[in-house]
Amino acid sequence: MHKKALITGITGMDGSHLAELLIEKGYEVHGVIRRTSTFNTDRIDHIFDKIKLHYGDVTDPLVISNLISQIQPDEVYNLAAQSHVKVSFEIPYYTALVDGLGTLAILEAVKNHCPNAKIYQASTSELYGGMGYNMPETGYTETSFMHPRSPYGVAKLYGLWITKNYRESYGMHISNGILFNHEGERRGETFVTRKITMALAKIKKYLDSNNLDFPVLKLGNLYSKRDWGYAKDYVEGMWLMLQQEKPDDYVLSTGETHSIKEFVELACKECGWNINWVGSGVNEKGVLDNGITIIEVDEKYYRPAEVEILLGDSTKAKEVLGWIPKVKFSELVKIMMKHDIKNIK
Ligand code: NAP
Ligand code: G4F
Repeated sequence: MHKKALITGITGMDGSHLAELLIEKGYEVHGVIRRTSTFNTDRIDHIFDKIKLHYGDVTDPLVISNLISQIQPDEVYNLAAQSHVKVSFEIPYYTALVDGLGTLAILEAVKNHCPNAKIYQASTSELYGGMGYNMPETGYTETSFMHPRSPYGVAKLYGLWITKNYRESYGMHISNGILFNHEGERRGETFVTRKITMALAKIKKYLDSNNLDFPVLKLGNLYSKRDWGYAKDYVEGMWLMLQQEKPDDYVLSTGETHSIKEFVELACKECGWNINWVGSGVNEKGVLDNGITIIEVDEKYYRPAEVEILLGDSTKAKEVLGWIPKVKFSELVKIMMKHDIKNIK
């Protein structure tokens, strides 16, 4: 008998990589997709005939309950989220509904219809808030103090605690992956890494044909730091959590932290450029050696509250799950930059 998995958020970056991994492992893979007026299945089109898709939305407990009752999954991966931190300041109520109460809908449905199913909850390093005072020198661990700094982080904190509560109250097998930023070729185009690699690939195309009429890349805070890993490594960690006899919570991270500027500098190197930073604050610019400005700061991308620095310590995942990230920062930038140079339109 094939194991059955249900993935919410299957059309997202992680959902698509996880679906591929579970197919490889012989699972019957089910996914929840939202009805949209344009196609939202780009990331899973290549595996369309190998998965079973169901219309639904995690803010609709009725449909979630019906789906879980019908499918009777062995494993549920709750990846569905309004996952953009900056956007969560603009739509805080909706973010709370999806990321907070959506999680509750999954828990209730599993409790009522298949209480032995194992659940993965997509928790996040945004929970820590990167406030400095609460970050150990070697990085955040599962027990570090949490201080979320956005409506997204606060909604996800509810998700973390309601899953812990169901685990303790009803003995359910629920694990939280507290994942630090992970990126890749399928990363959404408005997250900073992909925004950078796509914009630089476009600028390179213009400059290679001596056309100076290119759109300058506009960024917000260049000084925040993130612990960036590769999405394919992280979905492997999600699966490993659900293969354990006992549920638990795990940090997944690389143990390195780098600024947005460092990402830009390495990405430029992949394009064959050296970038120089001139000016400061909103007047700071990224200028190539030949004097051409390719990056400007635009305060519209600043956040009302910023997470300045994230660094994770995934010792527990290494010791218990045997999980080690294969791709680190410089390799990640190379993968993304090469992909976008090849595919940019
Ligand atoms: P993503 O690319 O933004 O994907 C989010 C997925 O959730 C998409 O499939 C989206 O569907 C779906 N979704 C959004 N609202 C929904 C709703 N109301 N009902 C059902 N589905 C809904 O995110 P990701 O980067 O793959 O991240 C996956 C999960 O991990 C998210 O929960 C995120 O918060 C969390 N996380 C991500 C990172 C990271 O660095 N990537 C780190 C820590 C935690 P559409 O395609 O229709 O929009
Ligand atoms: O790429 P970002 O939007 O990712 P952020 O806010 O760290 O959130 C991502 O990682 C979380 C895990 O820690 C996930 F839970 C969450 O779902 C999401 O996947 O921004 C990274 C940094 C921020 O400090 C931001 O201020 O980049 C800075 N930044 C500078 N300019 C920018 C920009 N971010 C975006 N999106 N766009 C800019 O132009």
